[in-house]
Amino acid sequence: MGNRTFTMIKPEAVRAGIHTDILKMITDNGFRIVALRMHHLSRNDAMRFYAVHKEKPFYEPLVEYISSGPIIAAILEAENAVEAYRCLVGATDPKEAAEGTIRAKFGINQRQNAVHASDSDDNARIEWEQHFVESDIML
Ligand code: FUP
Repeated sequence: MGNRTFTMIKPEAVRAGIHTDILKMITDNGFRIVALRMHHLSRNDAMRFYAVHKEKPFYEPLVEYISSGPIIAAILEAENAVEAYRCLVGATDPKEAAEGTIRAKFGINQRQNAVHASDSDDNARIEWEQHFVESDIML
């Protein structure tokens, strides 16, 4: 299992100014940030990022939301990173997320759920390559 995963702090959390609290929670839980970037996804970037969901009813509002303001993209390093980070992030719906998880603490609803967390090593790489070039990433 890989030791890196990808996360994105979503626009609502950045707008609310809680991205620093989220980054601290991530590092306090043993993840090392090896790449970090705040930027605003275009509609096309957002469509590409969520392409796996394009048949879902929530795709269009999700694309609209994720391109509504700056996000923070990061690559995180830890042992068994994908699984460990999804555990810290919690369930998609903040109402169902376990206590002490990022989404339980900072999420608002199923769409505005504070952060994205990659679901496999392969997807993590595919996703971070949409935000970073190799030289942005710490060795
Ligand atoms: P997760 O892996 O927990 O982020 O969840 P999914 O891959 O199932 O969903 C991807 C994103 O789609 C979620 F972060 C938010 C959005 N979503 C909705 O907007 N509505 C839904 O009903 C389910 C997911």
